[in-house]
Amino acid sequence: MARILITSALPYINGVKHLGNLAGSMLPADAYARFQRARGHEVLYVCATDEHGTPAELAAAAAGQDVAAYCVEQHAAQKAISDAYALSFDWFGRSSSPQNCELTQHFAHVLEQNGYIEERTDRMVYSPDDGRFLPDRYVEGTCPVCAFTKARGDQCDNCGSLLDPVELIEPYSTISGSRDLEVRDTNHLYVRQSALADDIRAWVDSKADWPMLTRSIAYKHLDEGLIDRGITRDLAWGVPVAHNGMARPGFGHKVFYVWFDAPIEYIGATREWADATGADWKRWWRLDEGAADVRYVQFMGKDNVAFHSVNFPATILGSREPWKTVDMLKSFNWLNWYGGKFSTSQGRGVFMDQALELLPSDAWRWYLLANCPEGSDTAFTWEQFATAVNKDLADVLGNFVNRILKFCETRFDGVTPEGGEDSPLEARLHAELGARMAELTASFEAIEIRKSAQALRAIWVLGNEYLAEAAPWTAVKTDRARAGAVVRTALNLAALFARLSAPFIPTSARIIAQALGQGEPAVWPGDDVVAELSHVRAGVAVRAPEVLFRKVDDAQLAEWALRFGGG
Ligand code: B3M
Ligand code: ZN
Repeated sequence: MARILITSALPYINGVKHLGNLAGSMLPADAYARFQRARGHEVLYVCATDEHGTPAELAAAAAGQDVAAYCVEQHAAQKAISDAYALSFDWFGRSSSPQNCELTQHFAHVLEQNGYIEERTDRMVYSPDDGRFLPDRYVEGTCPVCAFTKARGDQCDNCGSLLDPVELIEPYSTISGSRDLEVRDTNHLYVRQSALADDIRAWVDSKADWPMLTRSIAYKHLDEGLIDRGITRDLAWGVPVAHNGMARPGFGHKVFYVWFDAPIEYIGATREWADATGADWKRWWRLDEGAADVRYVQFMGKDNVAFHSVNFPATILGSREPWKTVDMLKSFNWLNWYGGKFSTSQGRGVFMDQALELLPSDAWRWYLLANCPEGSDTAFTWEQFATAVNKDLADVLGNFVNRILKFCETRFDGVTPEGGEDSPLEARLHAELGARMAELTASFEAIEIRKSAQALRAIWVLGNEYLAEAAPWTAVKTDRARAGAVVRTALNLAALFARLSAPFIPTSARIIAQALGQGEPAVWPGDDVVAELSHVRAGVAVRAPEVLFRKVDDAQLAEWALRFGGG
């Protein structure tokens, strides 16, 4: 039994996430966590809301709420929605927790002790009317490149130029509208990543098994040359820089930059979990306290890879303390929405809460996992979604389970028949099933999510093929024993499917298992196919569940495409 630590990128607190966020980190992480638990490994899967920074401040202001109260409410909302998708976090924490605050301050402290922190003077836009410095998104003005009048402090949406707020012509505050802005000196702490570049490169070099996408992003940043990174901000909301034992003149009102404390929350969330449950967090994170034999796997979208392969490692390696670092960094491309990206700020695409108004979570889980943007960007289409639901789930898996259970009800009084001698048909089934199961297990181990889904679908197809060839409805007229043997094999196939499908569609897998009088489908099958097809014993009462998977019809599709766009 191994110990596997799993984290998925922390969703920003600013509102319910869209399906792109789900498909590119939380969902594959959940499937993998479920798989590894079923394999008998000790798994700890943690996630959290990412609560600091200007996005949180802006969203709270837009909602007319105090930012702390806003975060409490939104955390609860995101927790509820992740439960609705059956995301099996062992802990869903908050980056604003006291645990993370303490850890963040600790890392800054040891980085400083090791000479990796430097205080520098920056020039930043200050608004006397607002009584504060204005970070990127709080300043707008005329673009120095194209003269667009509503360019943001960080970027011009008209010509795409990356900007610095001090470059804007006739800038104004987006808080008060004030044009009385000045550029003032302000001191900030920088992590000397340049001094850690060799350590980070050597560490990345040791990760030869990382996926291409991850490695290319990490090396792109290393090859461009690591620049020192400002890790503090003139904001009110965040982890305070000043604390007991760290009196730094002029830093009384500064906080750490959100991207400094957010990844530390992986550790913070584990401490939150340990504090709540009495568990030991150090055996997951401290190499000197048992974490040396943990395998740590991170899941995230490609936009987060640089932070996790370069910046966060700079924090960890620069601490010179024995912290666990990531072993496998699994990254994903974009799930695109008609003609562009899903966008939280522009409300484009389908959001996690809206999706559940259309169909149950397993339909989304299956579609998004089977089509996840693993090798390249992937486009969401309503047609593909309908195919995944109608063909894969309803016609292939649902139909198989229902058909055999209904047949058992009508012809065998809903009681599992005795088995019989295996025919060449069963021998072939066992061989094919064994090969496919090995493929599924190997793909899952390699965190190849699409391949795993393909292997699983192929296994469901085997069930239908077997049933079509064995034709118990014909056999029952002449050879009831043979028909009974087929029914029992098919019922066992259904039970096996429940266990193999549980990481993908946990709710449906449980319904199938229950229909067959089985317990939780939480144990991954071994290699012995014959043994794995013997769990449903003779004499056990079974019953067909209500419709397992509802189909999507054309009228619905048209309605959804109209409501959300696309199609
Ligand atoms: N909140 C960005 C995102 O949700 C950011 C991830 C933090 S992971 C430590 O994509
Ligand atoms: Zn411009």
